[in-house]
Amino acid sequence: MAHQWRGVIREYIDRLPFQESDPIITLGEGGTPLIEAPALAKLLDVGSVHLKFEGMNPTGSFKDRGMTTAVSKAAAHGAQAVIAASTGNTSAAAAAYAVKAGMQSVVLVPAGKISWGKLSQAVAHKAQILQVRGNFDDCLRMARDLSENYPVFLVNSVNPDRLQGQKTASFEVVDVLGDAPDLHAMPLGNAGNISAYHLGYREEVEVGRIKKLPRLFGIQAAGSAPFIQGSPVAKPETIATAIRIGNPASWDLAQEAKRDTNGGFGSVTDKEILWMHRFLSQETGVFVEPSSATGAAGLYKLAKQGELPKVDRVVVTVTGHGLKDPDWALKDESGRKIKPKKVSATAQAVAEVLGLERNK
Ligand code: AN7
Repeated sequence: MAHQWRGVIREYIDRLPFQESDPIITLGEGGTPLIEAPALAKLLDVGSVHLKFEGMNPTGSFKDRGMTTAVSKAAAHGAQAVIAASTGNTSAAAAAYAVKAGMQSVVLVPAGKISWGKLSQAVAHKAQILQVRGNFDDCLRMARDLSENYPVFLVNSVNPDRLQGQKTASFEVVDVLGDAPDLHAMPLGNAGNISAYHLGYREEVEVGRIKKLPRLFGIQAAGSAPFIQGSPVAKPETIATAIRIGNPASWDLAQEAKRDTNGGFGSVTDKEILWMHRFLSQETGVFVEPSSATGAAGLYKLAKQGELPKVDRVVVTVTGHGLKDPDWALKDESGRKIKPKKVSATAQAVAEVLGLERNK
């Protein structure tokens, strides 16, 4: 009989702080494809590139990996309600896993700054959604305060249970490649993900499944790049709303990930993000949300500047699905709306528009 992937807790239970007898709240997250992308390898002039397509998770982003562990621990503590601050994806995941657990969810999002795909998920899963007049950093400060003083359980990545789940992405890369890549890049926002990959790869070294750590690269949006500036950004701005974060919570862990792996931080403009967003769709067949193109965009920028380390095998995590924020695909390079042509309902009309000649 075909075996169904059982979600990251059951698949990696010997590597996680769980036992089979614990409550396990899962939607079957993880086990996402690692897709070879020769077009991107050519662009970067490296041996190979694989895209870790995290948009294939149940709610469409990598957040599900950490949400299964955080909400399962919340259930073990008897929590009735979870709370999360979010730029969108965390709220979608928290809302969905809370439903699975039979809990309430409360999400704090920056007013008007999350994509409608993500907002619709939180609404669909009956989260109590509050649009805060402020940015993500304000939302996180409030969520922490509320969880300390009221009966709501915090499921942001400052909760260490989140990183436990998210580290399984490293395990999956090693499972498929049989080794660590030389370099692994991803978008960098609140810095939970890069910290979790670092944790996962370190554990792979400890258990002897890999010999050395991949160089971890975190890429930010230029208008929202505290790791490049070296200090928090008071008013972060970028079209990549998922990573519109000025005061990353896992600051020290991300610095440690960079130092320990001889990695790096980079930043790219919104224009560079959208260029790579289109490239991934058109040349690799992988449709991601704009924020998720940031890792690849950062590597391309380094390559153009001659600053990409000489490496053979590269993995790039693309963190969220294109359908989360699809409006960007419907604009051309100069921002004009793309409207597919209308034709009469005949094959001949289509052939004429396409300039096709009838078969002889
Ligand atoms: C698609 O949902 O912070 O560096 O509240 O949605 O671990 O924060 C999302 C972040 C990258 C950055 N790509 O990851 C939230 C939130 C996507 C994201 C990131 C996010 P971190």
